[in-house]
Amino acid sequence: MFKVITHNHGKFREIEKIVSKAEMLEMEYPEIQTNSLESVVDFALNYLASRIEGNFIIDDSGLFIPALNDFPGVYSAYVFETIGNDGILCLMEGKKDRRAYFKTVIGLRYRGYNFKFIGICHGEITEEPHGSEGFGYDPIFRPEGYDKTFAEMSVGEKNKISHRGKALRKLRGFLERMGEI
Ligand code: ITT
Repeated sequence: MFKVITHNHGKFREIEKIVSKAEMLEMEYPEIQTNSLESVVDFALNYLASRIEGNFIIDDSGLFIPALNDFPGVYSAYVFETIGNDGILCLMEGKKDRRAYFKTVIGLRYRGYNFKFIGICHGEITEEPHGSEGFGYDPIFRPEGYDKTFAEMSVGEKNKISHRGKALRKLRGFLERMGEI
C-alpha cells in the first residue's frame, strides 16, 4: 500500500481511482512560501521522510489565472479558504481573458529517493459556478474542449482529462515499471 498524505478527501478519491493501492493518511506538513509547487513538494517530501517509515505520496496543486498574473497559484489553498470561488469570480469580473490552468505536482518518496510527476489541464473560468461534484475550484473551471465544469463530471470523467489524472498516470507508469503495482 502507498500512503497518501492529505487532508483532502476529494483529492484522495481521484488518487485511489488510478493508484488503487493507496491509503489516506492525514498528517500535517509545512507548505513553504515560494513561487513554485515543485519547491513546496521538494521541501515537504524531505520533511515527511524523517517522520514517515517507507514510501509515501503527496499532491500539491494550484489554479493559475494569467489575467490575474497567475494568482492564486501556489496560494490556492489559502485563497480558497478565504475568498473562495465567489472571490475569484469577483476578481474576474470584466476580464475578457478567462483562461486558467490547473497544475498538480505529485511527490513520491520511494526507497529513500524523491520523485515528482506533473500534470497540467488548460481551460477557463466560468461566469458562474456550475455543478456539485468534485471539490475546491471545480465549479468555476471548464476544461478546454468541454461545455461543462469539472464539478459537472464524475470522478472518472474528470480523471481522464485533469491535471491530477495526468500526473497520476505518470506515477502509475513508474510504479508499474518498478513492479510495485
Ligand atoms: P492537502 O491536504 O493535500 O494539502 P489541499 O486541499 O490543501 O489538501 P492543495 O494545497 O493541493 O490541497 O490545493 C490547493 C487548493 O486548490 C485547495 O483549495 C484545493 O481545494 C484546490 N484544488 C486542488 N486540486 C483541485 C482540483 O482538482 N479541482 C479543484 N480545486 C482543486
